[in-house]
Amino acid sequence: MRIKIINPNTTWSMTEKIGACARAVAQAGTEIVAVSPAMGPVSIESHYDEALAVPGLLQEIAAGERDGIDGYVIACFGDPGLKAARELARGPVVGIAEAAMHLASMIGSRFSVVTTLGRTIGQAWHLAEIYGMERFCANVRACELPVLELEEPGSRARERIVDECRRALEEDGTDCIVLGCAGMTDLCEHIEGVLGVPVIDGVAAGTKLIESLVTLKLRTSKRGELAKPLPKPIIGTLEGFTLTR
Ligand code: 5HY
Repeated sequence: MRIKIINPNTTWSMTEKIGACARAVAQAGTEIVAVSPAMGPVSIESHYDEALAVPGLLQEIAAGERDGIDGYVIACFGDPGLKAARELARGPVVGIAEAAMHLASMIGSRFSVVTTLGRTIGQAWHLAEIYGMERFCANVRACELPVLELEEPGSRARERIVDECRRALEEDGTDCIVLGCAGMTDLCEHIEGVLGVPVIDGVAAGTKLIESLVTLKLRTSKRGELAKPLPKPIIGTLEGFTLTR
């Protein structure tokens, strides 16, 4: 099977890291295609960034449909464009927040999310609410770490994230951690080793969930809300997004 992991920001070093972590957990016979869109913000840290990341994300979904991709992972903790991607895709699509929260709810009693900037905490809580995960999510914390600092040697990102995870375990009454950024995917094993509790990385979680859904031949339902969008003219800069059928 072929799974496309889309990092909706346009920082390819993060995309390569995400692809490597997905390949590390993928089963034999699963091809991982990891991409960033050709356009959009270099990191996603606000609603504005998320909105501007979605057109490029949808271009990658449309390209995947032409290429016969079996399933998709949206590798950004805001799960941007998830429903729109499901409308375009025949196969299953998951977001890393959705995947990580659901798996955390199956292996612990309550989890804390540890993410990057405090201004994205509200979006993580919003996702927990719409995914029905509020009863499992004890807290959403931020390290006040810009996303791209995760890519910078010497940023002490690893230490700052471990410290926040430790505070979460001590203060939130939680027994596992959800990493709140795709850029943290390569830190999961280290953090779990230091803290001795399950740490869930949404990139790995999403990859295995899509593998399972594709193996079960479960595709996105095209009855009702997630059916293909109705064809209509789209004018101006976004004209290329016009669907003719
Ligand atoms: C992510 N932003 O996973 C999110 C993290 C966040 O560029 N990749 C990004 O803070 O929402």
